[in-house]
Amino acid sequence: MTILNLGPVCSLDRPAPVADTGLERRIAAADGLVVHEAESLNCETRPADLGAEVTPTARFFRRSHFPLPVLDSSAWRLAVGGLVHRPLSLSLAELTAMPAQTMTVTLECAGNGRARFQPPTPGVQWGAGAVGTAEWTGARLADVLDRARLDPDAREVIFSGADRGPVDGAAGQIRFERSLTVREALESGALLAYAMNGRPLPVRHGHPLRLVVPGWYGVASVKWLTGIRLTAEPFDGYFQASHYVRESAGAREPVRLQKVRSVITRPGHGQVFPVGTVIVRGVAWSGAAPVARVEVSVADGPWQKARLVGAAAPHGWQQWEFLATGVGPGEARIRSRAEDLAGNVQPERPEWNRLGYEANFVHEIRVRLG
Ligand SMILES: Nc1nc2c(c(=O)[nH]1)N[C@H]1C(S)=C(S)[C@@H](COP(=O)(O)O)O[C@H]1N2
Ligand SMILES: [Mo]
Repeated sequence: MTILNLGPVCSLDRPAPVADTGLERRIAAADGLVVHEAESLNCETRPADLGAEVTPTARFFRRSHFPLPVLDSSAWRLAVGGLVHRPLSLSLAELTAMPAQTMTVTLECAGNGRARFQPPTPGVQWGAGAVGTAEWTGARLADVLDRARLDPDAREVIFSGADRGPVDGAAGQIRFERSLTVREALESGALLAYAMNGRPLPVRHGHPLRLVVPGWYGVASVKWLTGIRLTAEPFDGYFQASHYVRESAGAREPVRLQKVRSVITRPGHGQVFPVGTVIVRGVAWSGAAPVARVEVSVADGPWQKARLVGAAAPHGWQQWEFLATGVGPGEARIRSRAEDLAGNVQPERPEWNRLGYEANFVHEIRVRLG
């Protein structure tokens, strides 16, 4: 007889019921998002809606690979197993009873900006709006791992979502799973979040629990979390080793920290003004270090320093503004670029890679004066 080692994660769970994709798309359009594909749930935020310190939940971008699982939070459990001395099965009540932390964190899809790569790369053709900042509340991942008492041989932490579906080049249904090393899991400050902007996590953002890994591309922040398992070996699942991998010049690396980037949120592309003064506003972020400066170029003039508005939260984006005077008449290109404290500068032309990740091009819009 074969004993199936299903592990503590997938054990007995059946696929969850899923949300109505058509309805989700209509809600997203009514919420003012740009809906990308007919048969999926990928929507981005319009630049004008990215300017606030925190993005309203209804306007927050949505990126899901499979239909949204609708989980019953009273029956739901988070299983923590594998190389641990004390396997856990935590209810939502047990997680919310642990010390809670609230953090403002900017989440960005690694494919954000992909539409600008030439030649084009496959995948959702995101503009600049697959990013948002929210206030997340949850238990600290490190506290939960501590409770489970990690075996010294544990090297990798694999996070499993309840969603699943077919993917190119693999048979059957693939679950959404992604990993961090034990060190990254403990040191990143990651949260097991059950609330977003002060309200219970909505289904589309991972109800009842999601991981939020500050500074990392969104793919690390697994939604609809049902299992965490510790292993001694690196994880080679589809979303770790085949997808969300940066392939260039012989190197293959899973995407990790968000690259430095700024976005112009006002004025809007194509807006018309009287000749004279234009107030340019935006946000900027980097996963590697705080934003050091943002520069703006108007009508192909020199790069000039923008004013940083307020103090950014440690893992939230930085608001900025710039007053451009004497502009026009005619069409004017307005560009912005950010630099972080580690010296990374938002490039004119980020390196093309096969799957189109980390497309942190200098942001540019055109306005007309006169
Ligand atoms: N379970 C699960 N988690 C997931 C995903 C997914 O498809 N399934 N998408 C990931 C990706 S690629 C991104 S960018 C973020 C998007 O989070 P949001 O939809 O809350 O904005 O969730 C991540 N977590
Ligand atoms: Mo993503």
